[in-house]
Amino acid sequence: MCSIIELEKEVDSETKQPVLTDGFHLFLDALKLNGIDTLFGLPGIPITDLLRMAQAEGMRVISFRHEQNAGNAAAAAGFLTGKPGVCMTVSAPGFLNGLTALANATTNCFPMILISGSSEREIVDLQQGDYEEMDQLAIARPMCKAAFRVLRAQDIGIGIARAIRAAVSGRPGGVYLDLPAKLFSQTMPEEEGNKSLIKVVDAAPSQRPAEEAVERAITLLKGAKKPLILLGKGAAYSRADQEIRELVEKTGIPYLPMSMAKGLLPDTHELSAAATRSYVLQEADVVVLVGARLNWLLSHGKGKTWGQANGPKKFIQIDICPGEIDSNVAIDAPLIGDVGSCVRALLARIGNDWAKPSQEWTGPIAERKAKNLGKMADKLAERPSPMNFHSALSVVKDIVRDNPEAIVVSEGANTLDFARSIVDMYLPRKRLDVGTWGVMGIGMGFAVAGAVVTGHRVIAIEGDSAFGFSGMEVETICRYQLPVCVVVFNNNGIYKGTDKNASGGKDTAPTVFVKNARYEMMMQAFGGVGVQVTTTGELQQAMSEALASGKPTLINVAIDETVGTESGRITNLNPAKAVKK
Ligand code: OXT
Ligand code: ADP
Ligand code: MG
Repeated sequence: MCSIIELEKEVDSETKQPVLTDGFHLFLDALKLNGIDTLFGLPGIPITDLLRMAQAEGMRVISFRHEQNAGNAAAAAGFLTGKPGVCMTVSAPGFLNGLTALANATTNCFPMILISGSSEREIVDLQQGDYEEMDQLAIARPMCKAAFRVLRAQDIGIGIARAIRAAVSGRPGGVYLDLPAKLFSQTMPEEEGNKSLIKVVDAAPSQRPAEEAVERAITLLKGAKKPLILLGKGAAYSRADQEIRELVEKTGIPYLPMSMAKGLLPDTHELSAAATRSYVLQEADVVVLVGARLNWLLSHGKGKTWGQANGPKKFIQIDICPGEIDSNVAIDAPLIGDVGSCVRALLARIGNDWAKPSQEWTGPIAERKAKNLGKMADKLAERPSPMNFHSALSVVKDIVRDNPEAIVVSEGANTLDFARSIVDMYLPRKRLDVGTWGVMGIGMGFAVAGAVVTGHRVIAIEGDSAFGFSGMEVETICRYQLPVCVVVFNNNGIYKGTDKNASGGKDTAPTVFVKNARYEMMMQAFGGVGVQVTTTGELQQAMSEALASGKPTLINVAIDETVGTESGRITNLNPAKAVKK
């Protein structure tokens, strides 16, 4: 029996009709033409055959257990490669499962395309109750950067081109593409179909800043006594690694990396001020924001964090999105363009005679930094039993130092926050985390993408709650034999495991889980390596073996259930705490 694929390719020798192609093939050809060779998704009506055909045509199809994880994988792939990651889902519920990832990608400025099969318009629009009926386009539109629907096979090429361009041009983001089921089986002459496809040219053009904007920024920077550079994940995404390094080193300006900008310069760099973050934010007079927004993660650019008592800061902001400027506080010198072009323009005005910041600024920073690093080193050297976050993370820190190519994924509250400050990163775009929303559930999707698109080892540092959001994907990790080492920081709950039910009733408190759960057995269930560890020595051995073998591994780390803090480092955002303040 002929497969669908072969049938469509056959020539009718009697009628001599032209060879036909169909929506399935046009869709796949359009993606391939644009260098998209991997699909993340979850099959079902109406995309099952499509995914089969994609595989038959040599594309990599990574099939997940839940669409949210597939969507997160696509988003991470977008960040890591600079090409939009593609996630494919079925209609209504599958689409909705993917929607959180689409919205999160947009929030994080990661290029991704969510493509969902859908019901036919004539039934949806009259609300006649189709199988998994939903007006998906309308629902997706406010969640993403752009949303399109393709109704005719001859428009598939344009639909894909528009989706790619919208995802990666300017500020990157999520795009939704709606493909009604009948589109796939529509046919048209193959030659005409091929001509309808578009290879997107210069999808993310470089955008150079205006000369006067560069002058304004240089004048401000020259007058600064206590300048600070703040690198965000837009800087990491821009791949202007060398230019950014030059900017920091030529000017001698201390810098702070936001969490996903860690590694743009090695965290051990002498100009990193991460270990004295509060001090430099409060004291700096001119701050150069490079691909970082003044959102909640930066206390909106004002208040105590920014030392308002020292008077208002001056800001230079490099961003590709003009609308971002003045979003929270006045920006004195906006530099609109891509990070690479903007930093190059600044460098052209920064000669070797640039006056580096005085000792008055760098001296106290170095002093405070040395003190904090010393305190941290002492803490990391402690070996309490049971382990705490610091002792366990001291092991992870050394493993990452010895495997700087590894992708580090991190989520949780205490686990996330301690890992951010303890685990140094050495190379750009190696750290993926909860991002702008602080969202739990990115863990296994990001880990799968990290392994699939980079081919490197992945270390996922997971709070036990955080892991639960996507934990079933350990089966996916085993199925594709991905070199992912999941390290679950098991403190028996959300933040800690000691909370009590205030009513005295028999239900556990909402933040507490089953004690001493055996997460490692989940990995064992699918043929991977699962290890439970209670000492730093055991953790060190288990991680070393995982990194050496590349086998899917889950290490269940017993952490003292009393040591976590509610909400980690962002306790102040809890409403009750805010009221008390
Ligand atoms: O300068 P100061 O003195 O201030 O000191 C700073 C640095 O200078 C210093 N430092 C160092 N010292 C020495 N050496 C080194 N190397 C060094 N590096 C730094 O350390 C301090 C702190 O530095 P840091 O971290 O850079 O600075 P700071 O002030 O913390 O930075 C501010 C922020 C805001 C930038 C930073 O805190 C940040 O990035 N925070 C992100 C926080 C975040 O996103 N958290 C996740 C959300 S929490 C919560 O919402 C959770 N939920 C609810 C939920 C969510 N999120 N999503 C969904 C879909 N559903 C529900 C849930 C369910 S978390 C959570 C699960 C939690 O339980 P788990 O079991 O998973 O996790 P555990 O808590 O581990 O149990
Ligand atoms: P972080 O959370 O690390 O502070 P944000 O996600 O808040 O970073 O900010 C990233 C910023 O980078 C966004 O405002 C986005 O418009 C910008 N951006 C993304 N890509 C580029 C690029 N190539 N050039 C310049 N700006 C960029
Ligand atoms: Mg926990």
